[in-house]
Amino acid sequence: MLRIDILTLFPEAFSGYLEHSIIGRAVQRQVADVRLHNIRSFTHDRHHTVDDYCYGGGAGMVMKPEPLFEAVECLRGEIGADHCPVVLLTPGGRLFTQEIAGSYAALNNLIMICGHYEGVDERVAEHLVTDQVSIGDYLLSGGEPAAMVIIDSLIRLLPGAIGSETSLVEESHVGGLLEYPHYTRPPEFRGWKVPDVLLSGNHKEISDWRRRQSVLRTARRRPDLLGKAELTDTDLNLVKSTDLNNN
Ligand code: 6GU
Repeated sequence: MLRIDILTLFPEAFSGYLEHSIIGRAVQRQVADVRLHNIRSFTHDRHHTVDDYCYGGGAGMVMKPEPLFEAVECLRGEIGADHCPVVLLTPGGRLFTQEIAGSYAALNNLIMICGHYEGVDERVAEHLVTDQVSIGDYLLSGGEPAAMVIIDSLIRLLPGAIGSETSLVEESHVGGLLEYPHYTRPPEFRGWKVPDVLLSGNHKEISDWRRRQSVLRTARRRPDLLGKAELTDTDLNLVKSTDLNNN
């Protein structure tokens, strides 16, 4: 079973999520073993100091290296694996993707460090962690929401986490395209109709329609993804022959 150890200044920030989400219920069913650790409990001074001023000046505090080294070394001993990946969550890391989620989901253990304040002492990045990850090009006040995003994306890949396995395969960002539109009953709502093809019962036409929707939606909203997506000649012709600003 995948064991995830999270080092954070705010372990309570995870409780609502881990208690009530679909992912949280998967954790309770022991699909994964998620453990929270307060970085403050790896300090030894009276004030449980985890941060300090920035050498060279500048606004904001920096997370001290000692508690993080001590915490990770303690966990490594406990886990006892010869390879123990340690991920620092920081806006300066490489961009987290579905591919990285897949590679983490294949591990036996993963330690995540939630960065805070203006940053983390660079010696942590250089000599303690094996990977640095960001969840997007915007600034968060701490790594906790990023850790929840990553836990979610990776636990749902584990066997037994989600109802049906097929719903995983078809979803957005696998195969590199955005998902096609979904509809449920009623067939007409406030005058807006479900596309006829979806009610036709013709499976070939339905899957062709969905493919075209995925391709065009990706071309319109996320043209940056098209280069990496696996496109057929039919897909490419569709993109070429469609005015992406209309229909
Ligand atoms: Cl991992 N941390 C912070 N503080 N901000 C972020 C982030 C992480 N990813 C995107 N923005």
